[in-house]
Amino acid sequence: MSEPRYDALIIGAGFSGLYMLHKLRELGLSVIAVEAGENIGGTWLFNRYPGARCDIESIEYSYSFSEEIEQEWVWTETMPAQPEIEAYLHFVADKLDLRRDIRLNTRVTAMAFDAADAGWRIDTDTGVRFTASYVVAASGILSVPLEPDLPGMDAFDGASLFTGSWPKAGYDLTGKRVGVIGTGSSGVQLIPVVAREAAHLTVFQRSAAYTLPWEVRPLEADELKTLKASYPEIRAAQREHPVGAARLNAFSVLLDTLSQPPIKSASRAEQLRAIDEHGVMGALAWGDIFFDIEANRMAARLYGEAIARIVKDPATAAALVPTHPFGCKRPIIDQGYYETFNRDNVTLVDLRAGAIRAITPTGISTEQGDYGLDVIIYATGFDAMTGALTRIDITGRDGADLRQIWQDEGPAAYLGLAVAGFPNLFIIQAPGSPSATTNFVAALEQHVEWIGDCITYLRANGQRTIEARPEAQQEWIEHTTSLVEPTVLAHPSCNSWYNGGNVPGKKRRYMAYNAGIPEYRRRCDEVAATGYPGFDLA
Ligand code: N01
Repeated sequence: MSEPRYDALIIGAGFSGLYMLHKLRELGLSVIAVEAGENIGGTWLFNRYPGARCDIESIEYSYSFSEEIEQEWVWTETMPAQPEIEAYLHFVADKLDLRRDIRLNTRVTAMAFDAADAGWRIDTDTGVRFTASYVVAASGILSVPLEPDLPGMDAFDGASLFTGSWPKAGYDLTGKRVGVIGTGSSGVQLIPVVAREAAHLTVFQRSAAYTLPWEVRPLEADELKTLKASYPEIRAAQREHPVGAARLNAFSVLLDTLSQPPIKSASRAEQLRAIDEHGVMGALAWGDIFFDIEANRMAARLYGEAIARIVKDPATAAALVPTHPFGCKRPIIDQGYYETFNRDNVTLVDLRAGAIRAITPTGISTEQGDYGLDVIIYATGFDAMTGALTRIDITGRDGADLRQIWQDEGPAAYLGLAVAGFPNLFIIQAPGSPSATTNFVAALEQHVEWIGDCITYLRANGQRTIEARPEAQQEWIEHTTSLVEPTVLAHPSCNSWYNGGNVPGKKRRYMAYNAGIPEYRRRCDEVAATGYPGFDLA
């Protein structure tokens, strides 16, 4: 079954897809958004696990394009929990009447560029075929959960749950023996909540996390009123801030360390004062730790001392100290993570002392012993940045195969939004975009607006196609890579979704743009203002 041709098709109806749909409709295009999920919301629909919450303040982790939405929506906490973000996106979809142009339960399976027609043919799992002049992939950077390849996973007699596809109806963990595999952002958020519910919690930790305690509190009505009155200033400050969020958040803490004195020249007394006054956060606030691996290791040791002041059992405290450099994984914030390990019903299994051998029908078998479990929760991360698109058969000009190209040559895109060989395909937050190391909503708004302007330009100038040039793409990769080369982020021990090191077999390349959103915007605007150099227009 084929649909009439659309001007644009958007893949995904999460944060990015919803705004893109609104933007292109505003510009007068015929648009359809195709969403694999049963509802809108994307990442914030699927990650419904207990404790799921954003680590940017709600007032900044929200659309800035509509004053009406800003004023009407009521945030109830400083940092929003998953249900509130999901509800917010529903509010936005209703407010902008977006649902009529969204096809739910429809997964794009393949798409091919038709040069003669200057457009894309798009196949879906419902059998409906679409054609569109432009495709915008708003398919998310953290939307494909990564299941570990552990023997016996299917043979487990208990319940297997994944943070990235948590059951809609929830899951009652009361009285259960629960195992959690994974201690990234998801695991660190989930673990304190599960510990309060389960009869016993066993945490299987392969890499210890750096995580900073954070207070999340209700937003009082008066405070929210004052914040809403200050929105113009708040948004202006966000636009100027490298991470797209000017209020204190996980990223800005990291950035603020740059202005601190170096740990290498700090006396022992000064180091101890840092953790006396600021706990684990004080251990990491030194100006040299991103550029000097030895300084970073000194900070990690101090961090271990700060953990030992919280976690009572010395062996558990020692096992919670990370061995990778601070900064090479995404910063994490938590509510009561380390304190959780003082509970009688929580056990930490440090997999560095003996790996998981297999999942058995009754639990998890490791090289250090077997653990009986009723529920296993996998908080094992995502095939990030590229995973959503490499699961679609995408064929560009002259048979170019996106999956193969990214596999062979590494993930790449010009300006972090368009790939050479794939005309009229825009990717919101592709490899080389600020996304991963910034406030995602601020980053996506910039992309949506730039793409909207670009399509307007093409239409106004009678151009039917736009395609990134390989040499421009290569220059962009070199520029992006050069930003992290002098830092510990390029250290060989850094394995994370930032560089694909978390996915076996994935070609490693650092995928975020680290010069900040304002500099990124300046570069993108310059390209737009000078007739799109680096692109072929025809
Ligand atoms: O995933 P991760 P995540 N055996 O990749 C472990 C965003 N987010 O879902 O590091 C044992 O960070 C793995 O170990 P290792 C945020 O951007 C935001 O937690 O590979 N362990 C690691 O500990 C975040 O960065 C929020 O050694 C295995 C963990 O699983 C991103 O999502 C909240 C394993 C995966 O950590 C991803 O976070 C949640 C195996 N076979 C998520 N395989 C907020 O806004 C993997 N692991 C706060």
